[in-house]
Amino acid sequence: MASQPTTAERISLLERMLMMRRFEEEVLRVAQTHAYVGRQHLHIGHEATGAAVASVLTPEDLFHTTHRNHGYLIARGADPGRALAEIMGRKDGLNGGRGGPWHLCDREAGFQSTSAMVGGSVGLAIGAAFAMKKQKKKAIGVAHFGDGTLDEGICFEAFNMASIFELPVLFLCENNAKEGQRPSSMLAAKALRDLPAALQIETVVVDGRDADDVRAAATDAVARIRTTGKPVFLQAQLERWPGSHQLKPEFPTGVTDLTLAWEEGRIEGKHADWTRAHDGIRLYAKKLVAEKATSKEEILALDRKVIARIEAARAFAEASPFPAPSTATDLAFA
Ligand SMILES: Cc1ncc(C[n+]2csc(CCOP(=O)(O)OP(=O)(O)O)c2C)c(N)n1
Ligand SMILES: [Mg+2]
Repeated sequence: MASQPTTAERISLLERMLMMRRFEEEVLRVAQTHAYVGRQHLHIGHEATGAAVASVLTPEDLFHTTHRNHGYLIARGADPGRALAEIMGRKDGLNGGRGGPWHLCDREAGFQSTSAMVGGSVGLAIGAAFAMKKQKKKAIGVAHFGDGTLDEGICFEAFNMASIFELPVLFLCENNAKEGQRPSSMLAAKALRDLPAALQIETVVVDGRDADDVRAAATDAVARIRTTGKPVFLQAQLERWPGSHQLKPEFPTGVTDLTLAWEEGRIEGKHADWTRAHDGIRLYAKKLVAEKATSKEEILALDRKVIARIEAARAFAEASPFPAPSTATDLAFA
């Protein structure tokens, strides 16, 4: 069993979650000014899972993500200024402004790739795990994906290969489909975990809203992957953020107000239930205060520090020019 986290580790987990949330709120503001082309797929609402899993990985572990990518990029420790510059297509972006939101990566942070193709991350992660095994390294491959990915053929093949070849890979499934509904698209299995379980992969299901629970489950899962060299399927149960249902960049639950963590009577509006019951950041701040791990004032001060870092990131990204047209073919293979 995972050891109890220290107070410092829990506060650092909250800080990581706040970095993810405030970064993506900034992405939303940027999208509202049409400062980049394309659609934003935000990870808002999944931070408790993302931050907790990222906190138990090392920079050598090779992380692969989906369209819902920015949160993990920040959770893995990428520089927020360079990340935002990339989303805005600027020269100082992580990928020279060539990748944009859909192809973000930061190899130094162990953030190997974004694949907007549903299922892409799963195939890439087993390749990374295979490489780590061949090179006799302790690092693991990680595939982040959603419930809607399990009906893709690549999932069956990748699970099968990971099981048969004993590959050190964490399959991290964020299930944001409604309780009682079929998995979001076309899967005939009754439960998502039935698919990996049928292929002899160990499965674990955790409440994705609770950062402590996810951290404990992820710590155990990653430790087992490193010692046995075999895959684990970790499924986090989450509720989709209302902003992820719409095409327009909006703040349907408002800009995050941490005082709602201890002033619940003020939560109101059409999406009050999501804020009350499913916002993992609000729930974690509430828990840390209730357990006297920290104070309301310290949490608000931490949030102000995070907001200042994100404001500096926006200023950095905006000051960066677009790549010169004459460099359009630089970095191309052929
Ligand atoms: C191969 C492929 N098919 C379809 C799509 C269109 N598409 C983009 S996101 C998405 C749903 C993904 O659902 P899920 O994996 O549960 O992720 P969530 O958005 O819920 O986090 C689909 C079908 C795509 N990007 N790639
Ligand atoms: Mg989903």
